[in-house]
Amino acid sequence: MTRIFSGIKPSGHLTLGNYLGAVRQWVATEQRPDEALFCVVDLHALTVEHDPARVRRLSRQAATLLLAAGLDPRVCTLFVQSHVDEHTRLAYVLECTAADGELRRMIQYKEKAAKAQAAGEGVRLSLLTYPVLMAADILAYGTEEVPVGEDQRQHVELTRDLAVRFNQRYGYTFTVPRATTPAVAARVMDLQQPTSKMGKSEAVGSGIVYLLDEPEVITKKVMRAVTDNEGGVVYEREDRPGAANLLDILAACTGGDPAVLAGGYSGYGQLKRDVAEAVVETLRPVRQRHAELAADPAAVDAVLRAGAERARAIARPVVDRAYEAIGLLVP
Ligand code: AQP
Repeated sequence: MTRIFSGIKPSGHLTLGNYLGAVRQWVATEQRPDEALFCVVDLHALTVEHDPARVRRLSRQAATLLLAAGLDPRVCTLFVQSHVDEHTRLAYVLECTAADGELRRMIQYKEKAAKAQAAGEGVRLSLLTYPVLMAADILAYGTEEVPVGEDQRQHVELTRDLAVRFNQRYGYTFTVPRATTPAVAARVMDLQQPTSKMGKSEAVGSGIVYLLDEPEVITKKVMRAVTDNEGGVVYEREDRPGAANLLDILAACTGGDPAVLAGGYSGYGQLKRDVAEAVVETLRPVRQRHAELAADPAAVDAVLRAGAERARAIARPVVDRAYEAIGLLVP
C-alpha cells in the first residue's frame, strides 16, 4: 500500500491548471488500494498579503470543490492543514535541518519576493520558509508519493533532500517521497500569456479558467486565447507555446496525444472551439456537484473535522519519532 499526500492552497479560486495538473490525479488515486490524504494548506496562503476573511472563505470553497471533483471522504482523508498541529510542530525541526541558501534558491520564493517588492509590499519571512512547512506536510505522513503539477517539483526535491539529511544525521525517521506529475497538462499556461503558468493567485484575468466559471465565460476565454501567426497547427512547446497549451488542454480533457491531435487541425478557430467544448464538458459535473455541496457547508465542515482527526492519528507518532531522534524529550 502506497501512502499518498498532496495539498492545495486557498490563495485564490481553483483553476483549470489545479484541476488538470493535480486534482484529477488525486481523484484517480481512489481507484488504487492506497492510502491517500489531501489537504487544504491554508497556512501557505498567509505567506503574501492576504485578506483573512477571503482565506477563510476560500478554504471552505477549496474543500467543497475537491469533494465536487470526486474526492470521496470514505476512501481518502480530506482535511485543513491548520487543524493538525503536527505540521507546524515538525516544520521547526526541519528548519533546523535546512540551510538558508537552499531556501533562497527556490524559484517561487525568488519570483514572489520580487513581485512583493515591486508592489511596495514587505517580503514575509514565511515566504522564504514555507517550502520547509510543505516538507513537514509531506513527511509527517510517511508519504511515498506526492501527486503535483510541474511547478511543485522543486519543493518536493527539497523535501527529499531534507528527509535524507535528517535520516543520515539522526537515524532513519522519514520515508523519502517522490513527486508524480501527469503525462499531459502538468503545467497549464495562462491563455493570454502562454509563457506564464495559469496561477490562481494572479489578478483575475481573461487568461485564467476557473473551475466555477460559467460555460459561456470559459468559451469566451478559450476563443480569445493568444496563439501565433504561423500557418497550420503544430505542437511545439518552445516556439508556439499558445498552440501547445491549447493542445495540452484538449489532450488532457479528451485523452490522446497533443502532437497527434495537432494533425487534425488546419487552423486555430476549430481547435479553440473544440478546446472550449472539452473544457466546458470536463468542468460541468464539478460545477454542478459544487452547487449541491455548497448548500450544506456544515456537512463539508464535518468531513474536514473527521479528516483532521484521522490525519492527526497518523502524523503524531511520526513527528514524535522525529522529536526524539533530534534530541528532544518527548512527554
Ligand atoms: N497551471 C498549473 N498547471 C498544472 N498544475 C498546476 N498546479 C497549480 N497550477 C498549475 C498544481 O495544483 C496544485 C495546487 O497548487 P497550489 O495551490 O500549491 O498553487 P497554485 O495554484 O499555483 O497557486 P498560486 O497561489 O497561484 O501559487 P503560486 O503563485 O505559488 O504558483 C499543485 O500540485 C500545483 O502543482
